[in-house]
Amino acid sequence: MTTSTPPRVMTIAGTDSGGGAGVAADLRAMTACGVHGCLAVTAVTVQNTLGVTGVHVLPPETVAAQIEAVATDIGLGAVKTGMLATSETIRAVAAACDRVGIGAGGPTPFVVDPVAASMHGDQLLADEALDAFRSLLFPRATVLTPNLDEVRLLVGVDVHDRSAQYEAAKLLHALGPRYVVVKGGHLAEDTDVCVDLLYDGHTFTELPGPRFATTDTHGSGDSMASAIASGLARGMAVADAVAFGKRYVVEAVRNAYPLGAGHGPVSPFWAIERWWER
Ligand code: PXL
Repeated sequence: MTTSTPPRVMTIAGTDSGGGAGVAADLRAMTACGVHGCLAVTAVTVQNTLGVTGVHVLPPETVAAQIEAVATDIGLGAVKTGMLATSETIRAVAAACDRVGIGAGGPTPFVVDPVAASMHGDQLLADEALDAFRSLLFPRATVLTPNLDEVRLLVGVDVHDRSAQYEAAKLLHALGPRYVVVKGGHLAEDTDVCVDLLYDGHTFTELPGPRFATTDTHGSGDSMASAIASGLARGMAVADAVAFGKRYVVEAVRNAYPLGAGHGPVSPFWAIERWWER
């Protein structure tokens, strides 16, 4: 039996051998959100739950070729980025996106998650790549989804309270993305809530959610950006897709599980039927 083709979403990101973050988290979130996940791998990381011990960056032209091969055959309802590693890769991604209509004025929505480091502080983006990120990807982004560490790197603002979160959203929006979500997961003043802030250049929308007492949050940002991209590919308006992404990640963190001796991953299992128990 053949069923109808689901929406397609591509992640442009790195791998995590521990299966917690990066492409693995993206594809899990996409499956849980009912879309077919495609991938353009940018880098292979040697990683477990304790940290990253090696990075092998793929040639930028191989990244661009993956994007173009998929866009021209399978078609894409949305695209998201994760670890992009270097400015050469960023340049190749921006050029490939222009060629196949991803982001900016093109038909395919583009969720840019400006991944810079792992939760252990391992660097996933070269320092010299921040300029390329701001100048080439921000203006192409439909939605930009930084956490507070990335906000500090990208616009130099140390967000310690809600008013600084608003200020950061304005500064980031001025650099070109249509929407910005300044994620509040790292905001220490919020002890039992986690408030993400959506800004479209006119209106601020606070997205409050519960804060869970867990350190098993590996892959949470990747999962949220992938769920937002999945919502967009399902035809949702941007604000609805961001709320959909928040809903997904709240449940994924609520159901996170321990793994190895370090940080465990957020889980898609809450959304997946246990057919083997049927
Ligand atoms: O969660 C951010 C992230 C993205 N991509 C890769 C990662 C990580 C965090 O460790 O390893 C490949």
